[in-house]
Amino acid sequence: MNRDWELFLLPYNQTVDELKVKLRGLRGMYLSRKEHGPIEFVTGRVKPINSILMKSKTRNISLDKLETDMEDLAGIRIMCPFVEDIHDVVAMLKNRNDINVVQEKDYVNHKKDSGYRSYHLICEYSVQLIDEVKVVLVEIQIRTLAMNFWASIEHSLNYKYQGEFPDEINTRLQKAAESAFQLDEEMSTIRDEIKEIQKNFRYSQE
Ligand code: 0O2
Ligand code: 0O2
Repeated sequence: MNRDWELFLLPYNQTVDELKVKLRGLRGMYLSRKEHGPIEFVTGRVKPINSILMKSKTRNISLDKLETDMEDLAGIRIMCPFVEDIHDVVAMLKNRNDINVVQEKDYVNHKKDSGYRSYHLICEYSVQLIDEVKVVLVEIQIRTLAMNFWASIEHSLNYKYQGEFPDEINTRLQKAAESAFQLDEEMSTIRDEIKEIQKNFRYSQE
């Protein structure tokens, strides 16, 4: 199949760029309200062509069904300070009128076998092209800093081991995932104090 990838991925690039600006902007809005900000930072990417081709093979997704069947061609990641913030961010996203949540995956309370935790929203987003509006799917992953730390390390190890981790690495990754989870729980217990300190610090900067 001969595909013009640049043209095909253009609406996805536009979507990622727009959502990054919008969601990063929210961070500043929380700060200006002197409220605790549930968003620490936002990243995004369009899936590289080689990853699209690999996933289409392993998941048996036909190349002419990519738009509907590969939900993460456009990906946004939102990192939150605390686990509780994840739920606030999810509620805030569901309330927006520029995205329509079509599927939720709660890997925060239901971790994956690998140890992975994160909250995923599959959303529809309308992107204005030159002479049409196109609705594209975008996957928004919401996670704490600790969850992100674990996932980034595990992801880079995956490149090395191609998903076939030696038993010892697997055990260590499971342990590390548990430690990251405990760290999140521990931080939650002192969340109110940290929030108060952050607030006072911001006031004292004025
Ligand atoms: P990795 O995962 O390290 O191999 P700018 O807008 O200029 O500040 P830029 O260059 O567009 O920044 O990059 P940004 O917004 O920081 O995001 C790129 C990052 O997206 C990636 O870095 C990953 O951290 C993240 N990312 C990777 N895969 C996914 C995914 O599946 N879903 C989501 N939502 N985010 C992902 P790297 O170094 O390219 O990739
Ligand atoms: P990338 O771009 O390399 O990150 P499903 O059909 O719903 O069961 P699917 O479509 O893989 O499966 O969805 P799922 O399981 O929700 O995962 C989607 C994305 O979540 C992955 O994208 C990863 O970004 C992230 N993810 C899921 N499981 C893990 C994990 O065990 N470790 C890490 N580090 N990330 C994970 P991709 O396609 O892998 O691509």
